[in-house]
Amino acid sequence: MRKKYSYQMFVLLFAVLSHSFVRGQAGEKQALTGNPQGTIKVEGEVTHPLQLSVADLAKMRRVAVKAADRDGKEHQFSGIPLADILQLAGVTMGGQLRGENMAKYLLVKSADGYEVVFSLPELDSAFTDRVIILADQADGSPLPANKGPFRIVVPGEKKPARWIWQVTALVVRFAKE
Ligand SMILES: Nc1nc2c(c(=O)[nH]1)N[C@H]1C(S)=C(S)[C@@H](COP(=O)(O)O)O[C@H]1N2
Ligand SMILES: [Mo]
Repeated sequence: MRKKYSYQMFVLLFAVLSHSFVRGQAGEKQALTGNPQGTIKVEGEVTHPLQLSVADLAKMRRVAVKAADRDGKEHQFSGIPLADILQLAGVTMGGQLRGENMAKYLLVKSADGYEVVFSLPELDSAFTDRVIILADQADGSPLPANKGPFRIVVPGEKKPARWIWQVTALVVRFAKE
């Protein structure tokens, strides 16, 4: 009787421990693959490479844009225009965006290895009224951890495939041959 009881306790203890072990592993993987600190590098064809912290980004100009998520409904996203971040890093925007600089592009990298590209004119207000942002809020709340702290939002795009989440780096490259 006593022996049977301790066997059941052992099975129960094993079940509880292995469950929390598996959960712990999953949590660790999320922490390793995500970008919880939210630090973003700006590098490549820039005159001032940057490593922007959440505090640095909080000091920058904020804008709000309306855009339809994959659910098809419009939401209000807010954050920092990508153009302002590129200006700060000394990328050839505005009056300098002509000639051979027209062959430069922005590669955006994320914690899970997904990457997307924008041409510089897509990000420049001299070329377009569409404002592509590095968003940190949706409908007034911070983005959920699995989509944040920063996600690109592209208003007016029919598919959200370039709405890259857990952004880690903005890299400007030259495509000219
Ligand atoms: N980091 C990262 N961002 C990503 C993706 C991804 O795999 N990794 N998938 C993209 C694609 S293909 C789509 S359709 C949307 C889906 O966003 P949702 O899950 O919020 O609807 O996220 C985009 N952003
Ligand atoms: Mo997608």
